[in-house]
Amino acid sequence: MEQVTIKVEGMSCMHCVNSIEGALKERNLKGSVDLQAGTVTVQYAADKTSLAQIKEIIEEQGYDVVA
Ligand SMILES: [Cu+2]
Repeated sequence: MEQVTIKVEGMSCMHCVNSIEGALKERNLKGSVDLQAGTVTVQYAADKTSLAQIKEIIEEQGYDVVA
C-alpha cells in the first residue's frame, strides 16, 4: 500500500471534506482531508490506481490540485 499527501486548494469546510473523502471512497480509496494544512492524504495500491487518477478524482469534485 502506497500513501501520498496531495496539496489541494479550495477546501474550507466539512462539506469539502465529505465530497473528497466520499469520492475517493467510491473508488475504494481511503482518503483523509486535513483542512488546516490544505492536504489530502490517500492510501492506494499502486498496481490498481495511479497518482494521476487520484488527482483527477479530487479535481472532479471541483478542487485544484496544487502538487
Ligand atoms: Cu466546503
